Amino acid sequence: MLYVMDLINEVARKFCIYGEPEKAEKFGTGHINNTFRSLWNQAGTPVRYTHQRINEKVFIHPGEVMDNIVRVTGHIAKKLAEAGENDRSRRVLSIVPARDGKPYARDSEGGWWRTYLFIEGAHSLELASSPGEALILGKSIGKFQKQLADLGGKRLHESIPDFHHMGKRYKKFYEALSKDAFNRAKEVKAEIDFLAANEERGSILINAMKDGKISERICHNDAKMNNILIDDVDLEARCVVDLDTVMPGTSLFDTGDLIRTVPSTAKEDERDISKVSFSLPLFKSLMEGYLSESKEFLGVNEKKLLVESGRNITQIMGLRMLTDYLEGDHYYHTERPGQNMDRARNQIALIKSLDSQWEEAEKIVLSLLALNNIP
Ligand code: ADP
Ligand code: GN1
Ligand code: MG
Repeated sequence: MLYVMDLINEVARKFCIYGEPEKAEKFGTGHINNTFRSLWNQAGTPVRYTHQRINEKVFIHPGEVMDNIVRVTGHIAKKLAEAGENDRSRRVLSIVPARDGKPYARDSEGGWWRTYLFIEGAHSLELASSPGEALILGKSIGKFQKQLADLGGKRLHESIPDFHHMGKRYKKFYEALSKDAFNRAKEVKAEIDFLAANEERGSILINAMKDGKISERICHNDAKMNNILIDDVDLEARCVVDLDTVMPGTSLFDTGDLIRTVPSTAKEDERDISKVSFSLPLFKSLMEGYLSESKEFLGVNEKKLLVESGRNITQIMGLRMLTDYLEGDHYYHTERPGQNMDRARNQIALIKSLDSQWEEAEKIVLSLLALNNIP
């Protein structure tokens, strides 16, 4: 509790927030940043804010991350205004500037903090339980990509260079494996074998980008389900959050993350692998929602690789989780020993389930494209 009071006293006061602080608490289930929520009394009106300490081990240039986020949120806000959409401060993150005008503030230890308006009356999902939910999640990321398709100006900073570069991720994995600093490789032999056997196929997306078969686009790069806020009342998607990794990439990195998380019948932390499977009905609705927003701007090769993108991003996550396990769990937040190993097993189980229904999944995409008259 003392730490949270310190947060109010030291960090929140550096931002343009009026009134008196009443409460602060740790918040959210992200694996990377530390997120807090504070409540203020502003002349009798209670207002809440989100404060995040940016993980500097992961984002080594936090100023560049914030530069990207300022541009991206500003662009989306402008689009929403032009389209005359209502409820705009719940449809895009609003950055609260620091008292010196910057979009971040530093604490006494040099830590980097940002503050957003807290989006009230919304929640994120850890598991999709109906095709209707899958539909709105797909729509939300399609719309996000569409909103950013015409962002002008210089190229966004690469907040994590080569974030989804499979070859480089394999290199790190093999380095961790050869060191085996925590003597853990013996526990995960089957997973190591699976990942090694799938290395070549894993390069499909990166090679398609390199060969110019798919266009570079601004994408979210962490478009998993729990980074989308849903309105508590109308149950429509409101806001895409966690914008640190918004940078140039391919639309397929985002569809991949959606396909990795939305059609899965278990959370990525589920230890009971028998519960992990790939749901075709959820997949169908997810793709229907996504294509309803993206069909005009997607290229033919992006459409062809939709199912592959799901396999690909699930593979890269399994690989990164297993690498982190071999390296002693220094990257992802964990709450228990073995969690990264369980996460990797979970992702591999999902790939196997998708593989066993591959043809049906491809047929679903083809029929949706035909329905929409998409070439
Ligand atoms: P991480 O990078 O650690 O995943 P996120 O930016 O995703 O951090 O934030 C963690 C969680 O906090 C999100 O999944 C979301 O549920 C919640 N959250 C983040 N920003 C806001 C906001 N402005 N309003 C309401 N909830 C938020
Ligand atoms: C991390 O920050 P969070 O929890 O939304 C990670 C993603 C992984 C995800 C796995 C910057 O996302 O790449 O997909 O965990 N983000 C970063 O759940 O590494
Ligand atoms: Mg997140």
